[in-house]
Amino acid sequence: RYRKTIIAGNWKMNKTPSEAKALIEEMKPLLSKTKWCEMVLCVPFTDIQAAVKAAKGSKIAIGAENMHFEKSGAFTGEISADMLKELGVKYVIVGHSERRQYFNETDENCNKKVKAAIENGLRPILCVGESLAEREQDVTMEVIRKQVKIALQGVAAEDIKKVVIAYEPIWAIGTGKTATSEQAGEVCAKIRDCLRELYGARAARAITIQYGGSMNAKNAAELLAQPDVDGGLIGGASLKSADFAAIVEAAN
Ligand code: 3PY
Repeated sequence: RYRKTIIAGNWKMNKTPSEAKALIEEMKPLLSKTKWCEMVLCVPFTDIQAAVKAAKGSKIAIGAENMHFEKSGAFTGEISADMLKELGVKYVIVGHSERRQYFNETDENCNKKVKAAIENGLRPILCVGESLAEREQDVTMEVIRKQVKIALQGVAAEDIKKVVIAYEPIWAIGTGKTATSEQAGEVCAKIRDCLRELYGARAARAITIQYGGSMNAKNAAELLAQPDVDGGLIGGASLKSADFAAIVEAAN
């Protein structure tokens, strides 16, 4: 195996700290047998402390869903990488389409966040993906190549393995529509081609590329069977212990 399979949950704006604790405790016994697959739960900032504590003694790593790229300062309401790091956070989602859509995230600020995450020892999960209009206009790969290239600008070759890329077609997010496994596999393969152009074949082989967008217990095995789909970023199904465990099982 050239690279790790990573199944990451994205809880979005769900769960209070006590609910987070209860859900992780419910998941823990179901997830104990994983061998190949790394598991991550990306949770709201306010759940991090409870989640890290609840996940102790398991293989579940805790991630955040966003962060600010500056170290500190006058950014009311924002959270920096070292604040996350001190709580035991290992991963951070960058540029989820909901953040691009509702909170004006751009490829340029994703780039700053990716670099700040790496500098602080967090692994960024960089989300890229096309809208339905872009797919219909046949510009999917132009859009995604631009997102990847700008977000990774200035990321050094020795750091690129720390980056996880999540391909999330916007039309499949929270809509219940999933890309077919062929569509997902095709775009993930082309993302790897783009990474090969930027960083060479060896590095490109080592990078985990996830599919995200309504991945669930039913469709996970087929999506994960695609050679360039190395895991998933899971929305709704990561809020249900049995479903999340089934996806992890499919990846194992
Ligand atoms: C989804 O599955 O809807 C997601 O957005 C995962 O990040």
